[in-house]
Amino acid sequence: PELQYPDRLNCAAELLDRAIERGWGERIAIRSAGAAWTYAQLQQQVDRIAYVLRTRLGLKTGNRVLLRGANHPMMAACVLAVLKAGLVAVPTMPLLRARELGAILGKAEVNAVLCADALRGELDAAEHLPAAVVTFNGDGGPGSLEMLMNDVPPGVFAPCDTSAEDVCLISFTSGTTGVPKGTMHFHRDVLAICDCFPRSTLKSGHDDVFIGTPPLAFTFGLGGLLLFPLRAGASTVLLEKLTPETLLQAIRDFKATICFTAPTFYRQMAPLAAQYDLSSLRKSVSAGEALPLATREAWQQATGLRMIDGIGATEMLHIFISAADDDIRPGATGRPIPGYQACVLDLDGHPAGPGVIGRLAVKGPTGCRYLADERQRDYVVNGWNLTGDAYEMDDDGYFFYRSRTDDMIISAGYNIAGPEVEDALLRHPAVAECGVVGKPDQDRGQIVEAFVVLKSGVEGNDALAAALQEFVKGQIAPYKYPRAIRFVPALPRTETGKLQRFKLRQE
Ligand code: 3UK
Repeated sequence: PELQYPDRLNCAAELLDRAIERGWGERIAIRSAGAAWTYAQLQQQVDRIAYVLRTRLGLKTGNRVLLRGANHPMMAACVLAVLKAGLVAVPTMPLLRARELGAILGKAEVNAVLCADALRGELDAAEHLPAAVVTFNGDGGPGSLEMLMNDVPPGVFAPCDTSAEDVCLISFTSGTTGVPKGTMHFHRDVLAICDCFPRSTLKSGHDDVFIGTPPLAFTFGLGGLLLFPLRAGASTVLLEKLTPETLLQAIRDFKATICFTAPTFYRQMAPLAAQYDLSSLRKSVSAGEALPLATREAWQQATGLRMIDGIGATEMLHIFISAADDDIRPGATGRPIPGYQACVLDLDGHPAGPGVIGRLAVKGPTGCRYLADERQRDYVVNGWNLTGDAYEMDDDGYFFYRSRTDDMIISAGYNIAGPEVEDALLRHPAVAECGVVGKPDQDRGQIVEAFVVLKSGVEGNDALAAALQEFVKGQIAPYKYPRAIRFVPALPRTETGKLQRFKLRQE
């Protein structure tokens, strides 16, 4: 792809002002439960917020603005306004607590906060809160963002003249293994992700309607539900608190064409899908964690759609290996998307050939830049980004996910990847969800332990546990079968849909 950008570049201006110049002003940019904003209306909102940030709050180029809100048109406008005003967006996940917010406020040296009124509570209890905290989507009373916007003189806000390599976004990882790490991204990175995956894989255009679950605070959602649609002149549907049922309804009602969500959502939607008219849908993208073959097949059977799996990371900003439009190899994540390179490293750190499981290394137009560089040397080695995933490549250059490198189960000398055992278990009709981890064991070092959530109405007992063990042995090498099985009501997951294996190991 052509990824040459001018040295002076403001990504928000590039997304919004260009859209107007191209004559897209009357198209719908964002829909939500009660609203539909055209590109012209979105630009106007963004410009007014940008004016408030610079003139009323007195923020200067490079200042950092923490953002807090569920997926909503106003949240989208706030993010874009921060970028257009030459400030740095620090989005935060809606469910974060005061302690986590305090850590982010301190680490990112935040100068101001834009916060949805409903999420104000935890914020007020956080340390390092700056003086400038402005709320939106509340009663619109004195001091609210809406009130401040009312006083803005009419006219267009001239975008701040930023460099293509100025930081515009600090995105925090979910920090499953400790303190969240801030990752920095440039104005050009924001455009680069729009010009890679969507063009090679989605082939998106004006007529597309994007929909899905990931929060805008998660780069999966920021890209998929805001940046990609704007770059393509398409519309996006921003909804909060979606469930598998309400997402299916929304796909039908908004005639969505491209859906972004995590594997668990597809797994839960598949058995219900037949009850909805989903004929508008042409692409279903799965990311965030491994897509089990069983889930891919269930969704395809229910909808006729071949799922697009993509691996992305906060450090890389978005997806870098994925299935392409017509090039889907079930079981594989796919191939590096045009613009990116990937390889598998062996134990010595050398590129390994096909058939070897090793550490995934990637490079491309985006890459890891930690805010405080303590982990930088672990993630970026010789210009390659090490994502912490164990992968295997086949003869044709397709990449197969095995597990997180530190989640590989080693039992009696065998390396066993939990997700492979999970995929086998998910094929059993009694199993709704499962998570497989290594449990310390005197004889074998570790044994394979499965936490299983059963479908409603099924009773977990010893006979079923034994049946599940036999079922797994019938599908994959018998040494991989779960020697321990525990029936649980639910699995611990992050706000981004990832299974928290460390919590299972602590059980
Ligand atoms: C795992 C996957 C197997 C993998 C993300 C799309 O998930 C995102 O970012 P995070 O920083 O986590 C990164 C890690 O998650 N993972 C993500 N996708 C897949 N594993 N198959 C997949 N398809 O361990 C990776 O290193 O939360 C995803 C776009 C933007 C993102 N930030």
